[in-house]
Amino acid sequence: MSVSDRFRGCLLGLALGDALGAPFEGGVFAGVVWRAIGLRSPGVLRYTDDGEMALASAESLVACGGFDVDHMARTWAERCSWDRGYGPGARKVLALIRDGVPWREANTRVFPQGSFGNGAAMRAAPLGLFFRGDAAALDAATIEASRVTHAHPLGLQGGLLLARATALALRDEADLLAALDTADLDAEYRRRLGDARRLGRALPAEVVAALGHGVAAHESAVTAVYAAVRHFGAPFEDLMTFVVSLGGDVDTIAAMAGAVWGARNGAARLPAEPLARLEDRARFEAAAAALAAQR
Ligand code: RVK
Ligand code: MG
Ligand code: MG
Repeated sequence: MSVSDRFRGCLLGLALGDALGAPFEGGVFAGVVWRAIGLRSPGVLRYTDDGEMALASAESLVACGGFDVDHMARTWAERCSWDRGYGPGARKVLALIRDGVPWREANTRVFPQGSFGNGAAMRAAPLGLFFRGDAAALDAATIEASRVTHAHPLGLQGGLLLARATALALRDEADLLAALDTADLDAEYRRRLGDARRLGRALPAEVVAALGHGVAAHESAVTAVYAAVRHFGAPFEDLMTFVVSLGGDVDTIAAMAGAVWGARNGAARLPAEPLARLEDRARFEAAAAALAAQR
């Protein structure tokens, strides 16, 4: 399996997970709204904020030939569209940045300590791809990128966890959950990483009780990595069925899990039928190919 196939697998897995999970996120009302918006382009699998921000991250890395936090922040802010279903805090922070407020000020305007939502984690995979060979650079760039909208330590570390998991999946790390359990992480993450290693093939309700399925980064990032690792040897469809069975923030857990699964298994193992209907498939593929060519 080529590096380029894995890069494509990662970004397409993220977007496909997001799009397939979106109708299941939140309550009945949210599902109805999402289906109504989706109806505007029949047959197309529409991605949400998770896919929009991850694509923008990848395209910013490509456009700059590397990581430029101000360019990435500007790109996110300019592209943020209301009908992609952003988190309420993130939407406001991005609107402030678009209006010219420096991101270092905007990121604590809504929540004084910054957001601990999973918005930094859901878009972090492209940084894991780009910096896969350099752990220190990966950490530094991911912390800076996460801080733009998610300054809270738990929000930041969610980003770190997903970027690191992506890089580890690319190089076939044998025990990915153990490799992620490092001393620099908050106890909220370390406890869940320990639990995830012990869960084995637990029932969905047990997984949710131990790891969570919420919009907070510490209640979804480990859940997603666990789901991906559990399904590394299984079809992508099984991963999606499992994530839907967990409920909660389904699109985001599916996006994060899809990215890690795709980095490990490559695009060739993604299911052809939904992939053919994925909105902007060619753009995700082009961004992945350009990233793979750069490093
Ligand atoms: C709609 C108190 C806090 C907090 C803090 C809570 C999309 C808030 C995607 C906040 C993802 C929510 C998701 C999400 C991504 C965060 N104190 N409460 N310090 N920090 N929260 O708004 O990008 O679906 O209830 O920053 O992280 O599909 O509204 O957005 O599921 O977490 O949104 O945090 O959300 P935000 P985000
Ligand atoms: Mg979303
Ligand atoms: Mg979500």
